[in-house]
Amino acid sequence: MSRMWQVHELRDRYDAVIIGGGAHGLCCAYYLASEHGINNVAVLEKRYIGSGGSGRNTAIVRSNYLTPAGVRFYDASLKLYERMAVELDINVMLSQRGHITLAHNDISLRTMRRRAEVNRLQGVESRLILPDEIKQLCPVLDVSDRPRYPIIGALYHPPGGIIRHDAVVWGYAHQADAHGVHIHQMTEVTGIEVSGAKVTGVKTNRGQIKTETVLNATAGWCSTISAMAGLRLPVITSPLQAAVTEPLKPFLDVVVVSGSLHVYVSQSDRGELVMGASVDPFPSYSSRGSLDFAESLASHIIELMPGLQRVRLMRQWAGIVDMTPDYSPIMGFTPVEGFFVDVGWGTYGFKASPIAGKMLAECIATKRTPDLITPFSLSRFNEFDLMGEAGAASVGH
Ligand code: PYC
Repeated sequence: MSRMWQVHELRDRYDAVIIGGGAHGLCCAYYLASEHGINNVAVLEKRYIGSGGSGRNTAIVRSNYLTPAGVRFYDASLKLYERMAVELDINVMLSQRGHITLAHNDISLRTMRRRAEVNRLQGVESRLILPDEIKQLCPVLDVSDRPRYPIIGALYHPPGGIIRHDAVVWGYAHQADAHGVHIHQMTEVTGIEVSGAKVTGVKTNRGQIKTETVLNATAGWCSTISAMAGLRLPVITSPLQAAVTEPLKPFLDVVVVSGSLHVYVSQSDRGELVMGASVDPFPSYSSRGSLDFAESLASHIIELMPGLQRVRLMRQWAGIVDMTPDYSPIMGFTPVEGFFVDVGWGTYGFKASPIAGKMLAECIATKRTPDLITPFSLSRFNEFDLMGEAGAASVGH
């Protein structure tokens, strides 16, 4: 049986080095090699591929954002997800089962209405729905006036859904490898060499690499890696926890989100409820679960779906997320020549992997910022041209 990707000796020179072996970094490597003919590429991962945010998220895909630029960007990502199984020749188990974001008060209903309008103007299917239709889509939700936060409406986004996140990582790794990319696991970056404001190399626990091009595609460690190149990022790093229940018979075939109650839940093909909440209330690099999280998550889920009272939690974990002040990522060039970033992905990075990787590959290969990612450049923080997406994040932060 052939391996999905090979093990290689570290070369002493690569045309591009990508730091971070998650879906973003692997996808960028794949497009560099397959679309731009840049094959002498290394992806460096300090643990195993997909061990960071790519393997710890709740696998939700959607494009119902708030800003026109955000909607266009995430919609392009969803379109790549739609053809991913064919492009990468792997079953990524995409299930576009629909995504509903509940509104519990007039203010959130107004934001939903605005999102629905912006989405439709960008050609993305989204509309406001009322409790009768919500009940039809998701019979387990309590749409009565009993709950402390009654459900008064929702934003319904039919193309949203879930996907098998590990398969996305494996698919990109396999195809990147098939195009000549070297994937180096257990390879930790310990320094970045910069001379005259230009990148010249990368130091790792396995030796030195000479290169003029480095992409920081890390989540949780983006400030640490950028600092190695002398670059300070406007990012705060915090844990984001998630949990799964014991497996249940299939009953939930939409993704349900409540921003006010800080929860999102879907049912995996194994029957488990996959659930998450907002980021932990203090910055940290810890990936431990907490009892506070489990208690508040459970009480909020039961508030929405009282029938789940006896369901048992099976497992909980955390990922580390890097949040920018405007809840949008940072992609593209930096003041250090040859040092590119694909960072600041907060709680929305996984769903953007295909388009972020593709756009960063184009940016690196052509030395031009593609139009789709121009609004997400680092320079926006100097130009006061922020991309406020807080209203479209799944949960409050
Ligand atoms: O942005 O859809 C989202 C999301 C789900 C879980 C965390 N973020």
